[in-house]
Amino acid sequence: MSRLVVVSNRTADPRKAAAGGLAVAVKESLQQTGGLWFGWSGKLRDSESGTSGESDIKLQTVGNVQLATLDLTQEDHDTYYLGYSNKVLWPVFHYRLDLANFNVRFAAGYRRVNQLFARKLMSLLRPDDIIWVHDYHLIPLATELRALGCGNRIGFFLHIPMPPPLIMAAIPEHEWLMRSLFDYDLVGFQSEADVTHFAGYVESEAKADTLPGNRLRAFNRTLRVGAYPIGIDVDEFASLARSRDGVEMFGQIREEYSRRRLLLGVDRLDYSKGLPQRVHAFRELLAKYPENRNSATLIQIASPSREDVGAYDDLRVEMDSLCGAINGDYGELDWMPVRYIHRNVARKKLPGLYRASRVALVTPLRDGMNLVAKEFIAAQDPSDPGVLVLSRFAGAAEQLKEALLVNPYDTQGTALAIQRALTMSIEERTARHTALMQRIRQFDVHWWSSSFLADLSSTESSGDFRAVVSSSANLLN
Ligand code: ADQ
Repeated sequence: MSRLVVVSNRTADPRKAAAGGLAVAVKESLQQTGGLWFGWSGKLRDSESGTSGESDIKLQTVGNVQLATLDLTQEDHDTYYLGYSNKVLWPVFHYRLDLANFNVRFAAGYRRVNQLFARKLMSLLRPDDIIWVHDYHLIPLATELRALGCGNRIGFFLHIPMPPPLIMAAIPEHEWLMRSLFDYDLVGFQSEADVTHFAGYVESEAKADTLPGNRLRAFNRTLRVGAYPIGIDVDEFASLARSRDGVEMFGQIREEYSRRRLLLGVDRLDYSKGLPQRVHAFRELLAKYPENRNSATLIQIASPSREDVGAYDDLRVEMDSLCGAINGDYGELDWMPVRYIHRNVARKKLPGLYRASRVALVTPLRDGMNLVAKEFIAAQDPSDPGVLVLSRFAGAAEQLKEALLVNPYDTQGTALAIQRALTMSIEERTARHTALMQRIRQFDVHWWSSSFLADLSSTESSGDFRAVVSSSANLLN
């Protein structure tokens, strides 16, 4: 059986729980098969250190997974990670052209680090390895590997949304980026909408032909595409909810809020997650449906994220001010409408918290999938489940139709949906939960990784990449 090699911006210790959707899901799939996980160590190094003036790979074996990491220089980190990944690709792929900074230095750093990753990874590869590259930090990695002669099967999965063609076209290097995807054998997206956007782009910008078997042909290469909505380990999450920590957390929260109904939000503090809009909707709920005053409490956990990117700082200030204002205007001596926690919460505490909540507010403005929505469903007591209020702009909305779907930009509509969730009959809650649970169980994280890897293994390599290696390499110089 071939070895699985996973490449992502960061790796994580597979034995430890991690916040962040990608880390959680990749850990699940690697632990199943064993293999190599390659990425940035998260550490910075002096530009001069390393035997060849480059970072040495650090190898570490953790159970059946070998971790291979390298350090980055400050310049690489600032341009590849903070710059191109998080000030160009993240905002644009989340439809936020207003927040993008198209600095040419960022693009150069992004190409340089992808070349570095490819060179370092090549030295560790075996001929029959199957390589699975993850996310927007590493779009051109296959092009770089092919340029070094790598003939392995390589798949790519994009965890964030694929924007419509004309939004993509705002990125100065859009053609190079999208062309790079054709050096993969299989490219997976979270939703059918993402596949449609990608196909629309290559059809209009590169005159791609659509071939049978979900294949697209452009730039003299053939690529297979598909939607592989990421899932969670449902049984593990449900059993965490029933574990001692889960039960303790549940009991503690239920006791503390015995007279109240809890609404819960759990997110990274990110502008894509729609947090200010959510607080506005909660405020509207209190204004329009006064029976919720002194009775409903919103717990919003927002873990610190990308604090050295300016837009995230602005969001922190905005959230502090919105939550302060709502508590000032509506709070009582014995009731605070919003409990806003700007910290990471231990993963083992989440299931109990989800289970104690009557309503989950998962209302991103754009999200590739959103795993919190699925975790909330998995953690519920099937005989008395809570209700999921879900943005129609999360990838998860394609699968989770029995949630209450909302437009997060519509404050009144979202407030109405929250009110509906708070007053929903037990029969309706149970019926919706049963259907949702069935769906997340069918399409869980094991389904996600095994279906992607099965399709990657059975995809015929287009075989013609070598012919274009030199021209791709030239593009990068
Ligand atoms: P993220 O944007 O990080 O992931 P999400 O899918 O919600 O978003 O995953 C977050 C994970 O981190 C969940 O497992 C959640 O429990 C955990 N988490 C989030 N906030 C936390 C907090 N405050 N404290 C503790 N744990 C927290 C990206 C994409 C998503 C996509 C995933 C996986 O943006 O759209 O679903 O990758 O592909």
